[in-house]
Amino acid sequence: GMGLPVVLMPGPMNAAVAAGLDGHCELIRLWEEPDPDAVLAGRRDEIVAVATGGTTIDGPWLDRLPAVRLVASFGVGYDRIDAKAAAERGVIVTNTPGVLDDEVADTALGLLLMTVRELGQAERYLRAGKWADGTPYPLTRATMHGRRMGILGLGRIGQAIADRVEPFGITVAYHNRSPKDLPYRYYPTLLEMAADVDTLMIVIPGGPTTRHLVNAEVLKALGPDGILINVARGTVVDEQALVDALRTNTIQAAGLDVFEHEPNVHPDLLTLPNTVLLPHVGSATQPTRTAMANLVVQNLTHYLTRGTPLTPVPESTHLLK
Ligand code: 8YV
Repeated sequence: GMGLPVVLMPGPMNAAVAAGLDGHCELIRLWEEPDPDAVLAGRRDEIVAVATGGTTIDGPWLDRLPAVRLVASFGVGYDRIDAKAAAERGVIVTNTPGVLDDEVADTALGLLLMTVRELGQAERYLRAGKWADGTPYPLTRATMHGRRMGILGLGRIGQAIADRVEPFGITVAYHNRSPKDLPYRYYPTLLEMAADVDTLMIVIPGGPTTRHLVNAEVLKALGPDGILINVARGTVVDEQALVDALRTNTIQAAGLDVFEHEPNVHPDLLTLPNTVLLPHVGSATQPTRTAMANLVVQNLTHYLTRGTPLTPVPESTHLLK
């Protein structure tokens, strides 16, 4: 509409985003445009904000849209967006922290239970008729009780996971770049922590600084009773090293919601018996995805009406007045 600020949506998003923006802006749905490049060129001086889910946004991408001042991203992880390059261009980036912590923590717990107690394999065993044939499913080597969990990247989601596992009798430790004022043991290095725990829970952001933090050496330190759970980003794990560690029983098992080359999963992960694999569903419930969409909308509307969004990422906070 005439006079409304113009917001670009490069790719499809949860429907609540467009619904919530209705009346607040003119929304360009770029993927529906027959000639997207012509739209970007023709409206480059009008587009002031971007609403995005899975699009990769870097400096050169932003240079095509010099009027953009806000990139409102759907999801707590924003590794597809170069927030530093954005800040250098005066562009604020927002994410959706807080509203998905419990959902992702629940998924992490489900993945942990499935992996430790082999629940997926046990269900497939029943469905294959093997139980009815008269043979019970073998006793699992691992139990939840008495496990020692190391959380890689203890933030809001890690805290929600810690709160959930303590009633199981699981002890919690963590590795972050710096210690926090928390009642859990802190390890200054991931390697030391991996050697001391039997359960490694990955909740650290993705991106170049955390790429392949969990490598062959860390997996070896985790050891033969070790269980790896990843609900963060596939890039944090050297997936080939993980495959090798699982195949040689260097670690016991892995439960993964995320992968290095989504939606493609390393073929060996699919055939190994000691993996539990989910298609990146950590936050994927209708209520939580609606809450995330609403926070994207609020970031945009607050920015468009007041000049300040609600939840800027740390790389952007210095741009706020
Ligand atoms: C979503 C996520 O799958 O919040 C995140 O960082 O990985 C998930 O909640 C993703 O952001 C959807 O685009």
